[in-house]
Amino acid sequence: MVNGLVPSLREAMVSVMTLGESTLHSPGNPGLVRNDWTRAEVRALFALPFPELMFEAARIHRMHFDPAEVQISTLLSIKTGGCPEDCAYCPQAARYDTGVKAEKLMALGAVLDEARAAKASGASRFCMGAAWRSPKDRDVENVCEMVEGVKALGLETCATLGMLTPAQAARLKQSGLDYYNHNLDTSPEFYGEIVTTRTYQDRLDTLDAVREAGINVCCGGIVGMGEGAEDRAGMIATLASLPVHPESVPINMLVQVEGTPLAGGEKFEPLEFVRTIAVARICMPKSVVRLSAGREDMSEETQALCFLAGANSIFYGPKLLTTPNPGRDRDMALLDRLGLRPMER
Ligand code: SAM
Ligand code: DTB
Ligand code: SF4
Repeated sequence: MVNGLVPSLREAMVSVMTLGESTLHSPGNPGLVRNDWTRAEVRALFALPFPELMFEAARIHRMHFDPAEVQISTLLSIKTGGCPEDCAYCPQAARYDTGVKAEKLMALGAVLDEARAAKASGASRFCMGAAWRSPKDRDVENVCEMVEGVKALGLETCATLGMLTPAQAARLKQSGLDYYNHNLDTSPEFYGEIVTTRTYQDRLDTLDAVREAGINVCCGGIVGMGEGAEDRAGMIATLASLPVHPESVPINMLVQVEGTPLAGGEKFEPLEFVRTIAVARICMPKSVVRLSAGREDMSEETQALCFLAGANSIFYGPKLLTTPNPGRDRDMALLDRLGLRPMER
């Protein structure tokens, strides 16, 4: 088949086919879960002609999922702002003047009211985010009460609270936490340009603690931070060579927030974002890939391409943590027009 193709497509396919037995076009093992993805293999996927990449991602998507199903999560910032970290993208870092006011941890009742509303509007998972570097043990106790309450409503639970010790992860598991979100954000070599108050290894250590505790891992990153193509390949290669793939992989498009160091950077090329989703889908075939932050400013056509590329989850509701997300009516209308429906739990 390769011989009948135009030269550039043939070259790209041959380069992928010759990368190894178990890569993209591995006849015996399509959609195989591998944890030994090399940077070169991931780079070669990014370099495929767009139709070829999309076809392969869509093919692999169908092997493990119903491509018409989208998992629906709703976010709530349970503790907003005042964070001591220096993540260059983040409106909640205390050191940047972004207009986000530091607040205390929300009361249990108020969190449960939001969770009830999320369930009523069709979400299957409720994700609670806190602007902490790492929670204190008494913070974890408070969040555990929230997890118990949200779970009792019949929702899946997710939390993102910063770095955890193994004991804190075990405590969260005991409370019934289903998922923990902790992003690697970018490649190991670009990380230091974005965050200096913690290391990539700190992130990996928390991911280990979460995995060890038996909590599902939600881990992905951000594109559009001024990173290079090599960094996007490095990020996906790192995620796809973790000992177990994250069950959930959020791919965020940077939301540029005035006052953060990354505000005012160049707008990111939408098709390169779609490619990142497709490569994540191919490298982590059984993971749910979330089209995460950045949809507010994304065309419906780009979002549709992301679903075609294998994205099968979104954040639903008019607010992410502190920034806007499309309204529920707009999203339901989009899913409806695309013939997509909420994923059964
Ligand atoms: N403080 C915790 C932490 O950093 O892990 C939890 C909350 S933090 C806001 C969760 C994730 O949101 C970050 O890891 C980052 O990937 C994402 N995020 C934050 N600001 C963003 C922005 N402006 N655009 C896109 N993603 C963003
Ligand atoms: C993730 O990967 N993206 C979400 C969630 N995990 C916690 C957060 C996006 C935050 C966007 C900026 C804000 O709203 O503050
Ligand atoms: Fe703090 Fe998390 Fe924002 Fe970094 S991403 S500044 S750790 S809230």
